[in-house]
Amino acid sequence: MKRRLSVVLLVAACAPIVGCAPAATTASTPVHTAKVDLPPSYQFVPAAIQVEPGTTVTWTNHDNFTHSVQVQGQNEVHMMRPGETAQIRFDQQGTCSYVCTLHTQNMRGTIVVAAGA
Ligand SMILES: [Cu+2]
Repeated sequence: MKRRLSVVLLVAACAPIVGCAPAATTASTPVHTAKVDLPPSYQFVPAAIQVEPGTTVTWTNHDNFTHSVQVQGQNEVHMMRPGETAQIRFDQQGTCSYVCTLHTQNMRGTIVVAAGA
């Protein structure tokens, strides 16, 4: 008998967060919004958001430094110089985590994509 491997993980665009615990201070209830600000300094506000499938999330860099957004499981890095924005559309339900690739220690966020949010 052949055993079938689960393909669920290969299909999912956003892998569930496993073993990747965010700091306790940022692990709060996600805010229902499609806009994330980067005020001075080195933070995503709010760090946890929730959107419906098909939503385009916009990040705006109000900081004096260049930051970026890279969603876990995706290769693309969206760089934002001061004053610039980045936009990413989320079609599939799930929980996506993302980081600023320049400041991975400080700058992390999550996006919960859920219908009827
Ligand atoms: Cu950064």
